Amino acid sequence: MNSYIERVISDAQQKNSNQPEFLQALKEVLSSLEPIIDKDDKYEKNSILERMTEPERIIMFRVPWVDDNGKIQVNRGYRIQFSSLIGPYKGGLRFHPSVNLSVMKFLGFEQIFKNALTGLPIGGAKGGSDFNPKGKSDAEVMRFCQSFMTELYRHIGQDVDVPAGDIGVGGREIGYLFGQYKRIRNAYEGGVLTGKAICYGGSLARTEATGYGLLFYMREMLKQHNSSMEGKTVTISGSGNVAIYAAQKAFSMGAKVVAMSDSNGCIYDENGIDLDCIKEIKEVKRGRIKEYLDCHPNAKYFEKTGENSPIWEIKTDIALPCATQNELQLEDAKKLVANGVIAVGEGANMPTTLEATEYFLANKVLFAPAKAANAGGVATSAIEMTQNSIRYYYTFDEVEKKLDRIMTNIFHECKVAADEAGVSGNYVVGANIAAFKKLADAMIAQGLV
Ligand code: NDP
Ligand code: 2IT
Repeated sequence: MNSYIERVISDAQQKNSNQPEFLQALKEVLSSLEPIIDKDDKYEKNSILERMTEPERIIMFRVPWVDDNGKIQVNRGYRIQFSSLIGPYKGGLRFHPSVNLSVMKFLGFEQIFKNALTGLPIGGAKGGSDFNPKGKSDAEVMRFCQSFMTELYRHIGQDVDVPAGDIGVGGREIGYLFGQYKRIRNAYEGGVLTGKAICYGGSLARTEATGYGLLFYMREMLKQHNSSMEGKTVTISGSGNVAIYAAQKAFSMGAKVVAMSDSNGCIYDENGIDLDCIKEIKEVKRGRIKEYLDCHPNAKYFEKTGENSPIWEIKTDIALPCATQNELQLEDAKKLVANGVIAVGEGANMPTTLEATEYFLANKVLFAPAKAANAGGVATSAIEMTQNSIRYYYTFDEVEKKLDRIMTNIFHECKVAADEAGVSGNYVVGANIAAFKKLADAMIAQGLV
């Protein structure tokens, strides 16, 4: 490997030895930059990699709140303001017990590259808390969100840092966070958060955007290789925001989604998943995917017993991991390849381990990397910010068309960068190089930042 890249990875390993997810994301990106770093010494001369791998600012704070029994609870809040090179810090908030500094930093790091790929003026950030919304009452979630924002408000703003949703943070949470921000600021700063409900400044199609965007990217990638979604069998892990709308668009492109999952297990319905039933369970009742059997007794349920999800054992043409990081590991990749998978598209952030990704690429499976393939969510967030700035609304159709154009462009940028690097068809390398070039140019142009 290039000695400059090697040195930066090794220094990062020493400095962040207790942050495995962050190091994993960093290694994946840096090790793919060789074709461009080798060619031009301006990157090393300007210490671009050292600067790009160190967040501009990390904020960690206490979030005290009172549960329904009157007991005081304390969680930890985070906001990683990773890069403001090309716009205000931008990225989601995750509420999940697995949240820690390493997870936040990996997500913030990925977000810089993803946001650069959208071509829109947004920097990169991530935040969240180890708060677990599962099983909490609406009142508890509201009190938590109000306390979280009582600290976060001083660090954000529509031209400073614009959070949005991610795992465990959807329309309900964004509403409570926005209400508290507005009270504290005594101003209607519509663009301070995205993923808002339509009735107070949200964008049509933001809810659908990440899943739809993933399918637009898949469509372009398959077209490039003389294939399409039409008639394909699809399995999708997760059953949250990204998974549900990925499934919806897959069906509308003529594919058949036969399996979906949650953290407890997966359902298989050979007739095709009934999405209305999934939406009722997940969006309305906040229930478990197993309840699908209540309305479809002929479907099958496989409980997750070990570390690996049973969903990857199901034969499929196309696999879309849309739940969480490292959910698709080498042994899962081997099963998918043995069962004839032709394409994998990452709806979640870093769902595929490095070894599994390499296995797919070595076996000529088309692979759509997260930072490109799931960029439709944040791109539509930027379109929401635009609407808030101009105090106007676009129709669903207008937003969807813009999203489609952005995702199509992203695919073609990844393709061109992969071709130029001499690794045609490797969109992992393509995405990393295309994003890196934009960020490095901005960093050089702005002097020592
Ligand atoms: P949701 O909270 O709506 O849904 C998350 C889904 O993933 C649920 O089905 C959940 O199951 C499952 N899941 C979460 N954690 C785990 C885990 N540790 N093991 C197994 N399953 C798990 O989140 P989103 O759909 O918004 O996010 C899904 C992924 O997509 C994340 O990686 C996120 O970072 C990424 N993403 C989201 C975007 C967005 O706009 N929302 C944009 C781009 C990427 P359970 O209910 O059992 O916890
Ligand atoms: O990972 C992601 O890109 C998101 N969770 C969406 C971020 C956003 O600002 O819309």
